[in-house]
Amino acid sequence: LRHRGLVVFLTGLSGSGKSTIASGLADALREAGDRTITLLDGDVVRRELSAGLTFSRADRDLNVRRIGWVAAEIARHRGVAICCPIAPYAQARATAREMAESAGAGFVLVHVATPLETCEQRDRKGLYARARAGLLTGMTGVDDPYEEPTDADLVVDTSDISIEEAVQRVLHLLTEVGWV
Ligand code: GGZ
Repeated sequence: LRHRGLVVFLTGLSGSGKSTIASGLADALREAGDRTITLLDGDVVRRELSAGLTFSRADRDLNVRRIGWVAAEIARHRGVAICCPIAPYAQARATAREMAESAGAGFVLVHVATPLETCEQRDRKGLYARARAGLLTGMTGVDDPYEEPTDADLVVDTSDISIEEAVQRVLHLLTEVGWV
């Protein structure tokens, strides 16, 4: 397994801690050794790969599909791709898994299941407040759906455990299964 590519896909609400876990995981894996790690950060993806896309279902699905495709290509060449879109729809997540597996790579789905209440308390970008005030429509968890994964390989909740602990749990899973 250590010779195959791998996609680590983190899904969860805005403010759940996905990006911070993803970047901690990327650092830890780079330190651990010999594999090439690519972090497909959400902000960068929306700016570069998915510029111009909205938050409609069709555009979210397209965004997640693009991320899944790039991640699968990285993994096809034996790299490790870490991605962390909200990816609210089960079907789009399943497509990302299929693309990785068709590329001969592994796929690990991590559900960052921090409750909406905690994400909303954090509200680093003020998006939840704007959504509650009716100034922003289609905010995931407020007036737009998030389909809870039923096929997660790991569930972490950052209202319960620290970011460091969450990173450790992902690393532990990857080591246990033999991916790293
Ligand atoms: C959800 C939104 C929205 C709406 C802007 N709904 O916390 P953030 O700010 O940095 O992360 C969120 C990001 C979500 O983009 P993704 O590409 O991950 O979404 S998806 O997988 O559904 O395509 C949030 C910000 O964009 N944002 N408007 N309406 N999040």
